[in-house]
Amino acid sequence: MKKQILNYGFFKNMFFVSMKKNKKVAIIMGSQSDYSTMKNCEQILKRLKVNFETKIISAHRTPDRMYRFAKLASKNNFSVIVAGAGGSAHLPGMIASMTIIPVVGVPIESKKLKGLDSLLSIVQMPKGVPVGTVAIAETGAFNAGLLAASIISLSDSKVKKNLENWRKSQSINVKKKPK
Ligand code: AIR
Repeated sequence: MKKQILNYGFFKNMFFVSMKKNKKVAIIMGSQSDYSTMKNCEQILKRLKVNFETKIISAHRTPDRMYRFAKLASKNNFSVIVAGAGGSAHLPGMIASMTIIPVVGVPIESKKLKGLDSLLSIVQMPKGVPVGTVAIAETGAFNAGLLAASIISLSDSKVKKNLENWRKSQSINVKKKPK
């Protein structure tokens, strides 16, 4: 009986250790129309072998979904949240207000103001609730993925190695002379 209890404890610990190791990034966005931009984030995370889940959550159209997601984000094993939104882009800031998981905001390029509205909505957070904000559109989404991987690499040596290799290959691919 005692042995069985010990075994149970061992497997339970192993389970939690492997759960902790399985770090995930949440990629969330305000609308289906943001997906073509946010795919750039998925692309680099796939390349770096970082686990992620992608969801549509709108701060204005699905506020309950946003609340539930933010409140359960830690329990659901997310280590970083990348949130893309356009126009009056409140999603990253609202999520950041409900969790201490790092939030990276991606300003989506809007039709009317070319994403300047999104950028200012995301970057101008009040003191006390930070959102790490990247560049407008595809470049920002890609860099958000890199930044998320960087954060995860602090406690995941495989992701760290993948990131270092990616940086090296980026440097190698820059030609010394223009053609
Ligand atoms: N949006 C959706 N809910 C709240 C906001 N701010 C944003 C989306 C998208 C833009 O509104 O993130 O960039 C336009 O969405 P749609 O669905 O009209 O194309």
